[in-house]
Amino acid sequence: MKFFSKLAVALLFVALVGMTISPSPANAQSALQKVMKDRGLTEKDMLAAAKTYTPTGGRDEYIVCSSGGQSGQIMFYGIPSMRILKYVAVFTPEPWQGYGFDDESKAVLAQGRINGKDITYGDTHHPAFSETDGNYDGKFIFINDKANPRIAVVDLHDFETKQIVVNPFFKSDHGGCFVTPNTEYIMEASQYAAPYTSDFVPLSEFNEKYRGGLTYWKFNKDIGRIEPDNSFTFEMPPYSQDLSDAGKGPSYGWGFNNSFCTERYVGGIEKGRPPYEAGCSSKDTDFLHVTNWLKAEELVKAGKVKKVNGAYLITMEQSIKEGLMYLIPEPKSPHGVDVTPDGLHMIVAGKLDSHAWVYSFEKIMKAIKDKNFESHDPYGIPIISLDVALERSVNVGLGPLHNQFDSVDGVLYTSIYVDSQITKWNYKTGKVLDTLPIHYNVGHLMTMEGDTQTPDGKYLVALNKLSIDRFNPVGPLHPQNHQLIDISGSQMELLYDMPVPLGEPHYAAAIKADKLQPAVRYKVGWDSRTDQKSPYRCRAGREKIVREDGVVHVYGTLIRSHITPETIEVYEGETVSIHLTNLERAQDETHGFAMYSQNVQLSVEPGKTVSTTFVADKAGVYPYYCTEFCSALHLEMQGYLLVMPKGYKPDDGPIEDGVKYTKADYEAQVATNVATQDVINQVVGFITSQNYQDFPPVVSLVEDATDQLGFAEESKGKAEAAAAKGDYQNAMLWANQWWQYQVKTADIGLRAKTYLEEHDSKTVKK
Ligand code: CUK
Ligand code: CUA
Repeated sequence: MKFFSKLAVALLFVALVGMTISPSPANAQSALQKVMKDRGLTEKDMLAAAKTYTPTGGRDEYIVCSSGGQSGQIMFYGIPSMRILKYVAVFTPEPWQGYGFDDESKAVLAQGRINGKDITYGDTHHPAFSETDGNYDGKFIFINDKANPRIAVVDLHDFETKQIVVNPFFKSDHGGCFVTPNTEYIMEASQYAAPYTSDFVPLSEFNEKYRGGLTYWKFNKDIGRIEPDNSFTFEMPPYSQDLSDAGKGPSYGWGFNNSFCTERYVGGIEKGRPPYEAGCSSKDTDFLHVTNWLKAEELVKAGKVKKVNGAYLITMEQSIKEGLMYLIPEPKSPHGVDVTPDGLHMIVAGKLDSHAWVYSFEKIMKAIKDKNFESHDPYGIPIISLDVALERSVNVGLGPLHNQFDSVDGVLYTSIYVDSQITKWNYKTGKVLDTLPIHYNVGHLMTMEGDTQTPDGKYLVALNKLSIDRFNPVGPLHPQNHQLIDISGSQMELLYDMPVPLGEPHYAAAIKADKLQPAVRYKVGWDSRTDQKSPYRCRAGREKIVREDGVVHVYGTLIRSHITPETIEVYEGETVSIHLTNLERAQDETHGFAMYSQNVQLSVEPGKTVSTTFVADKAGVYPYYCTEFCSALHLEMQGYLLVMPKGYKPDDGPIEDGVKYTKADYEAQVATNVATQDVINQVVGFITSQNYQDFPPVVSLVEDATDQLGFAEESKGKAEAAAAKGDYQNAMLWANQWWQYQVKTADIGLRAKTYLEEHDSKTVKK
């Protein structure tokens, strides 16, 4: 112990003095050439590397939110570095974040139950950033679950999932999430037609009883939650409504959906019928659906829309009568519709065609005004003829899927699935400007803020379905491949391949990084899932174990490096509810909490309060500990849940310490502490001699160090009091705790000092 203390003090001194080794610039050029030669890199490679490489501490210009496909999560990464920053748990339990393990997040997942059943995954497809005036505002992200028609709200204040809503009518969705220009509504269209009821309906009644649809979920920006009571759904024919996009600028108030299988074909291979893929692609065209949500909202507000399944449903009959819904032929089996940044055109690409079709919003509106319809579909919905609505169609390559816009007016990029390429073209002139082969079959593609009213261009990411031979093999299940492409010049340039080790990401959206201002800590005692003070919050020194309503409530705290309480005693069969508040104020001082065999794993970020509730059904000893390496004494951040057999009398006798301490031990420890304090004083002297107030991260480190020094001071008092009574056992133990706090202080101080040195702080005169 004594030796270790001395060594630690010596190490602190070395760290304080510091050493710098300068590289020799003379050799830099030849070293670079050697690396290029050894690794077989061309000058083009070096240029691509220079465009993406981000040195340590560097930040990215854009942050991408990508769907995580079948993982039920979403993923954030930076551009141009392509460094993955975080997977955020949405529909799927995820232990690192404690999601689906603590009571608070279990309540969020429970909102997503269907017919009373827990659904512990999602098939996420289309993330959408919240918008203000048609531009991303950096406040929220929404994501859909295609398999179980649900929408989730993630708050970008802390990147946590706050709400899950289940569609009251659909049995799948695909056309979500797409937001209206001020996030008034989040669009969610169904995909596979199904009855609106949850009972059995035979396929022979497909045309009469199966339905598609489009829900406009009302979003309340002030509270950051969807309002199911103010949301409404358009009943639609049993076509497979696919993706959505909201009108903007001149087309504000309207929504657009492409569709496939307007043949309403019902398969049945086992009965000798040709498969769905044959019957769903026999017609030459499908339908673009056009809906007027602004007018629908007025009808809802005026009380003219009836509720079905507890939610507003605008029947097809009502849509036809009120002029809320129209159809327009579109290319065969299309995939997606994209409204141009100026809101004047809608672009639809047909997977089984090689053309992208450009529709004119003005022409669509004129046809509606003139009641110029070529016919009506079998459900009576007016059809606007293609000749009337189409501006032009452009041959962009075989299997065009999705579109995304450039900052240059009229220019967009289309993903070409079959040809595995990106086509750059101009929808205003109809000219193809450039093509770039990619590896391999591309699905969506994404430019920077590319679906807003003011796209940034700059970079494009191809979200490739397959990676095949691009990466080191990791078994038959391959990662997907996101390819970064420089689109700042006239020709597209491929820069980088990023394997995506998660489910299949369908769509992604990139926001300017500086629009995101997430918190570094919560207000102390915060329930992050309800965004309110937790009723179970606990302050330092107020920790307690109480029995209320047959539940043992443990009100505990976490701070470097101990869990209070360190022993929890309950009886077999009791329900235990442990509530933990992280008292840290310091950035990134998260503590975890895992317990043997109870399926308990919590993540408690600074300020947060989380709870876990379980039945202690078996007598025994259950160690618990912190799962984040939070300090040098992290391994000692531990405790025991003791589940006593019924009727057992707790033994409150003294616990025999493994080591006995003498007065000499105590005095030696005090000497170490005094030496350590010298080191701390020197670091403090250095920091306060600098303009550290100009560096907010250092200011918060100093705040944290001051906290720790305060705790050291408390322990010092306890050590001295015990020594005064001649109790050297406790004097030594408290002196050691005093030293633990000093070590934490010194650690933080050194981090502050390093930061100042790296950021060229200046000496200031006092
Ligand atoms: S989808 Cu998967 S590539 Cu769900 Cu938008 Cu097109
Ligand atoms: Cu807290 Cu480790």
